[in-house]
Amino acid sequence: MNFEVLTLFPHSLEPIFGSSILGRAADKGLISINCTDIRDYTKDKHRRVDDAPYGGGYGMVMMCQPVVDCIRAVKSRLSGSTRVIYMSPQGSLFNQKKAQELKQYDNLVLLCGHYEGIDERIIQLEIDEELSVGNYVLTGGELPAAIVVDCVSRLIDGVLPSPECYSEESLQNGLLEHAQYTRPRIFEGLEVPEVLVNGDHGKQRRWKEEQSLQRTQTKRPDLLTENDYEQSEEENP
Ligand code: 4FD
Repeated sequence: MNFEVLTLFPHSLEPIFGSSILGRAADKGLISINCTDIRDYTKDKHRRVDDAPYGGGYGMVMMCQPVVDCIRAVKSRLSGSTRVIYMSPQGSLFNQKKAQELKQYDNLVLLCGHYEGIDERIIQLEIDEELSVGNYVLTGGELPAAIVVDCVSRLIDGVLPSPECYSEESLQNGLLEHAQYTRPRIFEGLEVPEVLVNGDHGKQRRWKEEQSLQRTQTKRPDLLTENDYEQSEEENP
């Protein structure tokens, strides 16, 4: 999977993409992440990429020319299937199911906006899909783009140490995970559930399934009605 992040702050995400699991995945050639500076595509003599909104109003709007040229230049050097995504609070909500869907593409181009947004014609001309990572507004689309890169990357074969890492975890099957414990057996009077210490594997599996359902019901009942997750092939052959 190749990720292309288009941004006015091309160095802002380097520490995130360079570290830990994503950095290792990139070193192994499982993913590649490129950040392109939208300002490199301006034709304005002052290198401007934004302008005042028509009709008045607060703030500045990112202009068509540099953004459209940037998207087209990046796309022209890609091969395979490509999805162009604009990170915006107006997008549909990103979730685990959407991550599974995006995993199918060879390239994801992620456009990060700033200021009060971008000229609507950029969306009309070049954007396949508008995505939001939650109902809140940030100063830029960079952190939302990093969330998409991280979430999709860890679904790619070889990025996580073992595939079980995500086939049984939270949200992958639409449920939350059971509670987890490690040593010591008793901490400040709080004991690890007996079944995890002494029970047989069948008992432990049933306890985990039961817990998983119970915790979802109490912590995130919305997940049980909403259907925004991909069921695993086992459950949904
Ligand atoms: N919730 C998100 C995405 C971008 C962003 C921006 C209009 C502000 C939050 C378009 C206004 C882009 C999100 C940049 N904030 N800020 O995914």
